[in-house]
Amino acid sequence: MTRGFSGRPRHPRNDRLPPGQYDTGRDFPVLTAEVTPRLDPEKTSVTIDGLVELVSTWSWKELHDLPGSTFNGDIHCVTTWSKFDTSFGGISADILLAAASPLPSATHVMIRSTTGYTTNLPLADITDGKAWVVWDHEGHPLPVEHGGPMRFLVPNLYFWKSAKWVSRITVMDHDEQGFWERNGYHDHGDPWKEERYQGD
Ligand SMILES: Nc1nc2c(c(=O)[nH]1)N[C@H]1C(S)=C(S)[C@@H](COP(=O)(O)O)O[C@H]1N2
Ligand SMILES: [Mo]
Repeated sequence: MTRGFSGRPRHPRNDRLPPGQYDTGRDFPVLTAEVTPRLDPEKTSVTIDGLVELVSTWSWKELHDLPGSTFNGDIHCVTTWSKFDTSFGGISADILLAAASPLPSATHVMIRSTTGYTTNLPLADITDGKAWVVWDHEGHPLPVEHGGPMRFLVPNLYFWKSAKWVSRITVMDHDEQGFWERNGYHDHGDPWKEERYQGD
């Protein structure tokens, strides 16, 4: 293998590590607050409700019939691990939101899991190619401990915003705290601003 003159990678990994984070390498830690649900993929669905023109539900099959897309990039957990060059396949949140059509008053969303886990996000953080509902990881079905059959993925924010076993996106005209936010985590959670805890 031939290396370039400079010997420097084009995207140095240090530039990709937010403050206070370390590279977990090949490890993919599992962090789950609740009992891992065993869901039949054929019986799962995603619903967008709340302040939308058209409350919309997609079955597992209907989600797979839509034009899919893949995220390739880094993820960052508030417990300080970051994982580089991950790959997740599924559907862009843009496609689902376009169908449901949030009302002009919409500002935030609550992402909900089948288990009752919740996490809040500004609508702007899940539009324009920034969020997905995913069911593939590295080309394989997403393992159940990582949120399979499907999870939400919003890699620009700390990973607690990426709800595993996602089932519902509720569009709101105000912010409301989800599970970890009520328990002290930041309402927004930008890893580059170290928005870890309330008050950061
Ligand atoms: N439903 C659900 N989603 C969740 C969590 C959880 O406990 N339950 N933990 C969050 C946190 S804190 C992190 S860091 C990531 C962990 O995802 P992983 O277990 O696939 O690494 O999932 C997030 N999504
Ligand atoms: Mo986390």
